[in-house]
Amino acid sequence: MTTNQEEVKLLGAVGSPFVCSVKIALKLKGIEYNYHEEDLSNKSDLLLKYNPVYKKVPVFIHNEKPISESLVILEYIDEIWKQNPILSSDPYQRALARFWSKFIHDKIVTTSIKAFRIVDDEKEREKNVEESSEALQILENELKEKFFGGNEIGFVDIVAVFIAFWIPLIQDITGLQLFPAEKYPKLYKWSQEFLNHPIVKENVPPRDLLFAYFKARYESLIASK
Ligand SMILES: N[C@@H](CCC(=O)N[C@@H](CS)C(=O)NCC(=O)O)C(=O)O
Ligand SMILES: *[C@@H]1O[C@H](CO)[C@@H](O)[C@H](O)[C@H]1NC(C)=O
Repeated sequence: MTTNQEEVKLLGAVGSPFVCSVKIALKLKGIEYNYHEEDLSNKSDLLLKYNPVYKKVPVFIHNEKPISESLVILEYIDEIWKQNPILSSDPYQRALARFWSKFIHDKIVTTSIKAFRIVDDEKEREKNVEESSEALQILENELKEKFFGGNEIGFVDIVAVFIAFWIPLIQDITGLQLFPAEKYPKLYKWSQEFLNHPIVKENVPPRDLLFAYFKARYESLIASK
Protein backbone atom coordinates (compact mmCIF):
# COMPACT_ATOMS: atom_id res chain seq x y z
CA MET A 1 0.00 0.00 0.00
CA THR A 2 1.12 3.55 -0.56
CA THR A 3 2.39 5.38 2.48
CA ASN A 4 2.31 9.11 3.01
CA GLN A 5 5.89 9.47 1.90
CA GLU A 6 5.30 7.86 -1.45
CA GLU A 7 4.77 10.06 -4.44
CA VAL A 8 3.15 8.35 -7.38
CA LYS A 9 2.44 10.29 -10.52
CA LEU A 10 1.28 9.36 -13.99
CA LEU A 11 1.59 11.49 -17.11
CA GLY A 12 -1.02 10.34 -19.55
CA ALA A 13 -3.39 11.13 -22.38
CA VAL A 14 -6.99 10.03 -22.45
CA GLY A 15 -6.79 8.42 -25.90
CA SER A 16 -3.77 6.27 -25.16
CA PRO A 17 -4.18 2.50 -24.73
CA PHE A 18 -0.71 2.36 -23.14
CA VAL A 19 -1.73 4.82 -20.46
CA CYS A 20 -4.96 2.92 -19.93
CA SER A 21 -3.01 -0.28 -19.19
CA VAL A 22 -1.03 1.48 -16.49
CA LYS A 23 -4.19 2.94 -14.95
CA ILE A 24 -5.80 -0.51 -14.79
CA ALA A 25 -2.73 -2.00 -13.09
CA LEU A 26 -2.57 0.80 -10.52
CA LYS A 27 -6.24 0.44 -9.73
CA LEU A 28 -6.01 -3.36 -9.46
CA LYS A 29 -3.35 -2.86 -6.85
CA GLY A 30 -5.18 -0.09 -5.08
CA ILE A 31 -2.45 2.50 -5.60
CA GLU A 32 -3.43 6.12 -5.22
CA TYR A 33 -1.75 8.37 -7.75
CA ASN A 34 -1.60 11.80 -9.12
CA TYR A 35 -2.68 12.06 -12.76
CA HIS A 36 -1.53 14.68 -15.20
CA GLU A 37 -3.25 14.85 -18.59
CA GLU A 38 -0.82 15.76 -21.37
CA ASP A 39 -1.72 17.70 -24.47
CA LEU A 40 0.32 15.70 -26.96
CA SER A 41 0.25 18.57 -29.45
CA ASN A 42 1.80 20.82 -26.81
CA LYS A 43 3.85 18.64 -24.52
CA SER A 44 4.58 19.81 -21.00
CA ASP A 45 8.06 20.52 -19.68
CA LEU A 46 7.44 17.69 -17.27
CA LEU A 47 6.99 15.19 -20.11
CA LEU A 48 10.04 16.45 -22.00
CA LYS A 49 12.10 16.32 -18.84
CA TYR A 50 11.00 12.89 -17.70
CA ASN A 51 10.87 11.15 -21.08
CA PRO A 52 13.45 13.02 -23.17
CA VAL A 53 14.12 9.91 -25.26
CA TYR A 54 10.66 9.22 -26.69
CA LYS A 55 8.62 12.18 -25.39
CA LYS A 56 5.64 9.86 -25.12
CA VAL A 57 3.08 8.92 -22.52
CA PRO A 58 2.74 7.06 -20.26
CA VAL A 59 5.45 8.26 -17.92
CA PHE A 60 5.29 6.89 -14.41
CA ILE A 61 7.05 8.81 -11.66
CA HIS A 62 7.67 7.13 -8.34
CA ASN A 63 9.31 9.32 -5.70
CA GLU A 64 10.74 11.56 -8.44
CA LYS A 65 12.14 8.60 -10.38
CA PRO A 66 10.66 8.53 -13.89
CA ILE A 67 10.00 5.38 -15.92
CA SER A 68 8.79 5.21 -19.50
CA GLU A 69 7.37 2.51 -21.76
CA SER A 70 4.15 0.93 -20.57
CA LEU A 71 5.45 -2.66 -20.43
CA VAL A 72 8.39 -1.56 -18.31
CA ILE A 73 6.09 0.48 -16.06
CA LEU A 74 3.72 -2.46 -15.57
CA GLU A 75 6.57 -4.70 -14.49
CA TYR A 76 7.88 -2.06 -12.13
CA ILE A 77 4.48 -1.60 -10.51
CA ASP A 78 4.15 -5.34 -10.06
CA GLU A 79 7.59 -5.52 -8.44
CA ILE A 80 7.06 -2.62 -6.05
CA TRP A 81 3.51 -3.38 -4.94
CA LYS A 82 3.15 -7.10 -4.33
CA GLN A 83 -0.60 -7.23 -3.71
CA ASN A 84 -2.76 -8.63 -6.51
CA PRO A 85 0.17 -9.74 -8.68
CA ILE A 86 -0.30 -9.39 -12.43
CA LEU A 87 2.71 -11.56 -13.30
CA SER A 88 3.06 -15.19 -12.20
CA SER A 89 5.66 -16.16 -9.60
CA ASP A 90 6.87 -18.81 -12.03
CA PRO A 91 9.74 -17.54 -14.22
CA TYR A 92 8.58 -19.43 -17.29
CA GLN A 93 5.02 -18.10 -16.99
CA ARG A 94 6.45 -14.62 -16.52
CA ALA A 95 8.57 -15.03 -19.64
CA LEU A 96 5.49 -16.12 -21.61
CA ALA A 97 3.51 -13.12 -20.40
CA ARG A 98 6.32 -10.81 -21.56
CA PHE A 99 6.48 -12.62 -24.88
CA TRP A 100 2.75 -12.27 -25.59
CA SER A 101 2.65 -8.67 -24.41
CA LYS A 102 5.41 -7.78 -26.81
CA PHE A 103 3.61 -9.70 -29.53
CA ILE A 104 0.45 -7.68 -28.92
CA HIS A 105 2.37 -4.40 -29.13
CA ASP A 106 4.48 -5.36 -32.13
CA LYS A 107 1.99 -7.33 -34.20
CA ILE A 108 -1.46 -6.09 -33.27
CA VAL A 109 -1.28 -2.54 -31.94
CA THR A 110 1.21 -1.35 -34.53
CA THR A 111 -0.53 -2.87 -37.55
CA SER A 112 -4.04 -1.78 -36.49
CA ILE A 113 -2.91 1.80 -35.94
CA LYS A 114 -1.23 1.76 -39.33
CA ALA A 115 -4.38 0.40 -40.95
CA PHE A 116 -6.24 3.31 -39.36
CA ARG A 117 -3.73 5.90 -40.55
CA ILE A 118 -3.28 4.75 -44.11
CA VAL A 119 -6.07 6.41 -45.97
CA ASP A 120 -4.55 6.80 -49.42
CA ASP A 121 -3.02 3.41 -50.13
CA GLU A 122 -5.58 0.63 -50.23
CA LYS A 123 -2.94 -2.06 -50.83
CA GLU A 124 -0.83 -0.99 -47.88
CA ARG A 125 -3.92 -0.84 -45.76
CA GLU A 126 -5.03 -4.32 -46.76
CA LYS A 127 -1.59 -5.63 -45.91
CA ASN A 128 -1.87 -4.19 -42.41
CA VAL A 129 -5.38 -5.52 -41.94
CA GLU A 130 -4.14 -8.94 -43.03
CA GLU A 131 -1.19 -8.82 -40.67
CA SER A 132 -3.30 -7.84 -37.70
CA SER A 133 -5.84 -10.57 -38.59
CA GLU A 134 -3.12 -13.19 -38.58
CA ALA A 135 -1.82 -11.98 -35.24
CA LEU A 136 -5.33 -11.96 -33.74
CA GLN A 137 -5.79 -15.54 -34.93
CA ILE A 138 -2.60 -16.59 -33.21
CA LEU A 139 -3.77 -14.93 -30.00
CA GLU A 140 -7.21 -16.52 -30.35
CA ASN A 141 -5.51 -19.92 -30.34
CA GLU A 142 -3.49 -18.98 -27.25
CA LEU A 143 -6.50 -18.17 -25.11
CA LYS A 144 -7.14 -21.26 -23.01
CA GLU A 145 -8.95 -19.89 -19.96
CA LYS A 146 -11.32 -17.09 -19.05
CA PHE A 147 -8.47 -14.57 -19.06
CA PHE A 148 -4.91 -14.78 -20.35
CA GLY A 149 -3.99 -14.59 -16.67
CA GLY A 150 -6.23 -17.59 -15.88
CA ASN A 151 -9.22 -16.90 -13.67
CA GLU A 152 -8.03 -13.39 -12.90
CA ILE A 153 -6.87 -10.53 -15.03
CA GLY A 154 -3.10 -10.57 -15.56
CA PHE A 155 -0.33 -8.78 -17.41
CA VAL A 156 -1.34 -9.90 -20.92
CA ASP A 157 -5.01 -9.05 -20.37
CA ILE A 158 -4.05 -5.56 -19.28
CA VAL A 159 -1.86 -5.04 -22.32
CA ALA A 160 -4.60 -6.43 -24.56
CA VAL A 161 -6.99 -3.61 -23.58
CA PHE A 162 -6.14 -2.28 -27.03
CA ILE A 163 -7.91 -5.27 -28.59
CA ALA A 164 -10.97 -5.08 -26.37
CA PHE A 165 -11.54 -1.33 -26.46
CA TRP A 166 -9.52 0.41 -29.18
CA ILE A 167 -9.91 -2.02 -32.08
CA PRO A 168 -13.74 -2.00 -31.96
CA LEU A 169 -13.57 1.79 -31.89
CA ILE A 170 -11.28 1.95 -34.92
CA GLN A 171 -13.60 -0.54 -36.57
CA ASP A 172 -16.66 1.63 -36.02
CA ILE A 173 -14.92 4.73 -37.32
CA THR A 174 -13.28 3.29 -40.41
CA GLY A 175 -15.60 0.42 -41.26
CA LEU A 176 -12.54 -1.84 -41.38
CA GLN A 177 -13.59 -5.21 -39.99
CA LEU A 178 -10.47 -5.89 -37.97
CA PHE A 179 -12.01 -7.95 -35.19
CA PRO A 180 -15.27 -9.64 -36.22
CA ALA A 181 -16.81 -11.62 -33.36
CA GLU A 182 -17.58 -14.65 -35.51
CA LYS A 183 -13.99 -14.95 -36.67
CA TYR A 184 -12.51 -14.75 -33.16
CA PRO A 185 -15.17 -16.21 -30.85
CA LYS A 186 -12.88 -16.85 -27.88
CA LEU A 187 -11.12 -13.51 -28.11
CA TYR A 188 -14.43 -11.74 -28.53
CA LYS A 189 -15.88 -13.42 -25.47
CA TRP A 190 -12.72 -12.52 -23.58
CA SER A 191 -13.06 -8.89 -24.66
CA GLN A 192 -16.61 -8.72 -23.27
CA GLU A 193 -15.63 -10.30 -19.95
CA PHE A 194 -12.61 -8.06 -19.71
CA LEU A 195 -14.53 -4.84 -20.43
CA ASN A 196 -17.12 -5.89 -17.88
CA HIS A 197 -14.56 -6.27 -15.13
CA PRO A 198 -15.34 -3.44 -12.67
CA ILE A 199 -11.79 -2.11 -12.59
CA VAL A 200 -11.43 -2.17 -16.35
CA LYS A 201 -14.83 -0.57 -16.79
CA GLU A 202 -13.94 2.41 -14.63
CA ASN A 203 -10.53 2.91 -16.22
CA VAL A 204 -11.20 2.82 -19.95
CA PRO A 205 -11.88 6.26 -21.44
CA PRO A 206 -15.43 7.45 -22.16
CA ARG A 207 -16.24 5.78 -25.48
CA ASP A 208 -18.26 8.70 -26.91
CA LEU A 209 -15.48 11.15 -26.27
CA LEU A 210 -12.88 8.95 -27.89
CA PHE A 211 -15.13 8.11 -30.79
CA ALA A 212 -15.61 11.79 -31.57
CA TYR A 213 -11.91 12.49 -31.16
CA PHE A 214 -10.67 9.66 -33.40
CA LYS A 215 -13.40 10.26 -35.94
CA ALA A 216 -12.33 13.88 -36.28
CA ARG A 217 -8.74 12.77 -36.71
CA TYR A 218 -9.71 10.19 -39.29
CA GLU A 219 -11.77 12.67 -41.26
CA SER A 220 -8.98 15.21 -41.29
CA LEU A 221 -6.61 12.50 -42.54
CA ILE A 222 -9.02 11.76 -45.36
CA ALA A 223 -9.49 15.44 -46.13
CA SER A 224 -5.75 16.03 -46.31
CA LYS A 225 -4.95 13.17 -48.66
N1 LIG B 1 5.80 1.86 -26.61
C1 LIG B 1 5.21 2.94 -25.85
C2 LIG B 1 4.20 3.65 -26.72
C3 LIG B 1 3.75 4.95 -26.12
C4 LIG B 1 3.01 5.82 -27.14
O1 LIG B 1 3.04 5.55 -28.35
N2 LIG B 1 2.36 6.89 -26.65
C5 LIG B 1 1.68 7.82 -27.53
C6 LIG B 1 0.25 8.02 -27.11
S1 LIG B 1 -0.73 6.57 -27.46
C7 LIG B 1 2.35 9.19 -27.42
O2 LIG B 1 2.69 9.65 -26.36
N3 LIG B 1 2.53 9.86 -28.56
C8 LIG B 1 3.07 11.19 -28.58
C9 LIG B 1 3.99 11.38 -29.74
O3 LIG B 1 4.29 10.40 -30.43
O4 LIG B 1 4.43 12.51 -29.95
C10 LIG B 1 4.57 2.38 -24.58
O5 LIG B 1 4.27 1.18 -24.55
O6 LIG B 1 4.45 3.12 -23.61
C1 LIG C 1 0.97 24.96 -24.30
O1 LIG C 1 1.05 24.63 -22.92
C2 LIG C 1 1.42 25.69 -22.07
C3 LIG C 1 1.48 25.12 -20.65
O2 LIG C 1 2.22 23.93 -20.61
C4 LIG C 1 0.39 26.81 -22.15
O3 LIG C 1 0.79 27.88 -21.33
C5 LIG C 1 0.23 27.25 -23.58
O4 LIG C 1 -0.82 28.18 -23.68
C6 LIG C 1 -0.06 26.05 -24.48
N1 LIG C 1 -0.09 26.48 -25.88
C7 LIG C 1 -1.04 26.13 -26.72
C8 LIG C 1 -0.87 26.59 -28.13
O5 LIG C 1 -2.01 25.45 -26.40
